[in-house]
Amino acid sequence: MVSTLEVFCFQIFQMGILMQSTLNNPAKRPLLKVLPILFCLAPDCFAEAGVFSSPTNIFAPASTPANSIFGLSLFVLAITATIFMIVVSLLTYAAVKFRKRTDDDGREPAQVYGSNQVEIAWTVIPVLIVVVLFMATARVIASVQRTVPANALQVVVVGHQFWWEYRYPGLKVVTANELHVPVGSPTALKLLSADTDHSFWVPRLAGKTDLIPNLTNGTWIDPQETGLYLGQCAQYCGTQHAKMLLRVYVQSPNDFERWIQEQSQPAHLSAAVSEGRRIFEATACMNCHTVAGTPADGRFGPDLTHLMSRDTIGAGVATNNHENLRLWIQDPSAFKPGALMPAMGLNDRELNAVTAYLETLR
Ligand code: HEC
Ligand SMILES: [Cu+2]
Repeated sequence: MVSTLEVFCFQIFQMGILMQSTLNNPAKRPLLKVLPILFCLAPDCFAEAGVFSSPTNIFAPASTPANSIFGLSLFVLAITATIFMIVVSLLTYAAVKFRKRTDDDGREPAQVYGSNQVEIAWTVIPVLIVVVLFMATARVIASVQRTVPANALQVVVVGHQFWWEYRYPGLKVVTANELHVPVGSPTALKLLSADTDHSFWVPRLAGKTDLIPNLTNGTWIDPQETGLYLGQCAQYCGTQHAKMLLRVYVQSPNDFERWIQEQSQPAHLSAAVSEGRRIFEATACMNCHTVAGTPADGRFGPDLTHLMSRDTIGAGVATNNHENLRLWIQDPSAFKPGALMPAMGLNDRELNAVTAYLETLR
């Protein structure tokens, strides 16, 4: 919040220098005409870029914590926009009124030092503004943290390089990358990290909350509408940080109940793909991945017991279809260079068999 102010001030400062130099140099004066055009175009560019209809729009909250943050952001924007307008107006006035004129005598203007009134004013007013912004922010943070509803569904979120693990304690459900929650009721998220810092950020549902090794953090959401909410790991955690996407599926209570029911079953194993299963369990796959109901119980990578119930693989980087799945198993770096799953060097026959096996894990 203070940094927003700082950025504003810095931009104004730069604009001032630009205006001053263009006003003083007749050759550059046509540039001045461009400035207002740039100003007017800015909102259009945002709209064009889909900022307002984006599924990660911070101005379209759909959950109580996101709502409180939205209110706060409007308050902060109103204050900073007012400051911005005042400063820009004064700056424009000064730059135009005191521009270089043809009858200029080239001497420096009178230098004025030390006005106590002015100095006290420009110290005290910004301090008061910062105090107000600080108090408002602290209040929202405290209220979001204090009001985690007691009856909330509990989900443990574990951040990994570069994917998300979701565990539903007591419901025997473990899944990856696609979080399912019921609509209209609260879900408490317990945030842990398996390696380094990550940050859970689904803008329409709640503010950013970090997942820190050796620390239990938490946040909560209570989405008001069913649908898919997108987000993104918001703390740099390594090369594939940008491809550590968040997908939250908000479902009706019945759909959610059914989902839990299906996910809590062990894998549906089929004899038709026993070749693929054999290869999976004879290579390192099983040391990193769990398929419940088989000896595979690795926990380094995502749980694959119900892999085919997911829309995407690799934390949202690719649609979960036959081609992508096969290519992923052949070489994960085709999608995510630096992902922590090695290319296992399977030949074509083995690749087909393993892919066929995974495709039965519904
Ligand atoms: C060294 C551990 C390791 C081994 C061995 C390994 N994987 Fe992975 N696997 C991972 C990790 C880590 C990810 C998550 C990568 C990411 O999204 O950044 C992953 C992701 C996957 C995914 C995508 C899952 C999802 O929901 O996004 C599939 C499918 C998969 N592995 C299959 C296999 C198969 C098949 C083998 C054996 C041929 C194998 N893995 C071997 C660690 C491993
Ligand atoms: Cu991350």
